[in-house]
Amino acid sequence: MAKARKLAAKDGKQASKAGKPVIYVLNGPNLNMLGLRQPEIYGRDTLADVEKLCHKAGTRLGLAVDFRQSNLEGELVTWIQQARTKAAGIVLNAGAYTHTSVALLDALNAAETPCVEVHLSNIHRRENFRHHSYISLAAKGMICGFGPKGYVLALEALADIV
Ligand code: DHK
Repeated sequence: MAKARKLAAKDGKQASKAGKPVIYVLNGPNLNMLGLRQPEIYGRDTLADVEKLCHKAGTRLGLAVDFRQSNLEGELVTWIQQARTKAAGIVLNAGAYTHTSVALLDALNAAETPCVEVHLSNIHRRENFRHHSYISLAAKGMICGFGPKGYVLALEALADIV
């Protein structure tokens, strides 16, 4: 059994559903606007398209994907806290909170649940303020610049860990 699920079992976690490890795929502010929002940067796929892609990848990888989006920092903090007992892993695109939120970083450190950070765009080719990520300080790794495929790559990475 992988370390994350051992820890979960020790905590009395319900980190699996029908025998499949649960992965929270969490999306932060403005990601509900995908498809409409600056398509030259974020592409034409909607968040519903990204969700479909994640469920398809989850089925292939034997993972139960729980896909969510919020524009509220506190709601994202609450979901990350819940992941401690409800999920075996987290895929997180925190949107602009990536660059500002010590609260999300603290929540990830407290969650003790492996996290892969994702960005649709290559944040290192963009404005300087996007080059720093609080999330990276807690994440196992980060994938950026590959559009929605980044979510699939993140799920593949987690499938090897959980
Ligand atoms: C999404 C956002 O909303 C931005 O604030 C980040 C990220 C980049 C993305 O590329 O998915 O800077």
